[in-house]
Amino acid sequence: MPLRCGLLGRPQCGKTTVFNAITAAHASMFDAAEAHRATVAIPDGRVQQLVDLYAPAKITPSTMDLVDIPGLEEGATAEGGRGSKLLTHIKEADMLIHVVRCFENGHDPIAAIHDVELIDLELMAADAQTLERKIERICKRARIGDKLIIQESEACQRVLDRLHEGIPARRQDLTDVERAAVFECTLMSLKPVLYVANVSSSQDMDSDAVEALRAFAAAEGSEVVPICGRDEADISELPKEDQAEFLSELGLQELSVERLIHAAYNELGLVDFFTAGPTEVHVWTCRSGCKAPAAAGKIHTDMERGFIRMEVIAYDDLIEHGSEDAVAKAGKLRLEGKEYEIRDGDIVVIRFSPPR
Ligand SMILES: Nc1nc2c(ncn2[C@@H]2O[C@H](COP(=O)(O)OP(=O)(O)OP(=O)(O)O)[C@@H](O)[C@H]2O)c(=O)[nH]1
Ligand SMILES: [Mg+2]
Repeated sequence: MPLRCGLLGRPQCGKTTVFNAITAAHASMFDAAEAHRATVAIPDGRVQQLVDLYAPAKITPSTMDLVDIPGLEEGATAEGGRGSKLLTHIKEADMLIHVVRCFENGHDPIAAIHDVELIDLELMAADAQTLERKIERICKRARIGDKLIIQESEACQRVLDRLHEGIPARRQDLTDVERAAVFECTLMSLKPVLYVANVSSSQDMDSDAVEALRAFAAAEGSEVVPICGRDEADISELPKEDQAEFLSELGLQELSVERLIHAAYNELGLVDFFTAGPTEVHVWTCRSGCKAPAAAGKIHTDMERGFIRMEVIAYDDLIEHGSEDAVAKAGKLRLEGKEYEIRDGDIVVIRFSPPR
């Protein structure tokens, strides 16, 4: 399952522009009613090195699904409104990429934090409705005196009270009990957020608005990635060989898609591992700390159920020694068991007995 990210933000903050910059998908900026979708291959320089070594028939990178959600206006989340359709896109996302206008648009002053708070209010209003419905639903059983249900209902109520105070769920420091109680509600204000500061030029990457946003984001442990949306969207339309020159002219080293994905991986605690051979080099993604059988399960459920052990080569060791055989001779090929936690860059072979 690829990483699903939803781009959201206020109307005209540059979501579609950023979407185009990241995906080079040329989505129309004038069609504000529908969401655009694209699947982006996650750039990883290590893949090319593996391809050079194994000359595989097929390459499968990790991918990210990106949805450009049309601008959320105030009151959009009121039931039945256009917003409720938009909110389904948000509910489905593993992470929200919140685009914030940090460029002058000729009429409204830049108000980064204010803009973010307005969107949060919409998310919280929808979350509050969801929680109220849940509390109402379980209330009957709570009245009978079911202790666990009473505890669950009280936990939901505490989260709801804090939403009413204006604190998004992701800033509430939820206890395990509260987290479990609201789990099935897929609260939107609980989703991890990555902020994109959409700036006009590379000189503005540390502007007052960006700095204010950084401080705001730091308070909830989120990151801010400044992007020159419009310039990058233009560059992404150029042939690959011309892009570097234009990027450096603008004072940029690389297209921001790499920085963005890096930040998303960091925030979600994701790592990549590889299977590699002459038939295929395949990149797999899992949470850091993921145990070997669960990681094997990403490849095939049989591999998880029938897991015996994992042969592991670290990417750096493979590059240093130049081949699997050389790595083995150097004693760097490891046999790992069920308790092994996958590390970023592991190249693995799964030994398993197919369950009957
Ligand atoms: N100066 C400047 N203008 C930008 C930048 N990014 C977007 N714009 C302009 O802002 C306007 C809105 O951009 P869009 O990408 O359509 O914004 P949006 O958030 O998708 O808008 P809605 O979908 O209608 O909510 C366009 O006129 C863009 O050219 C930027 O980085 N700098
Ligand atoms: Mg748009």
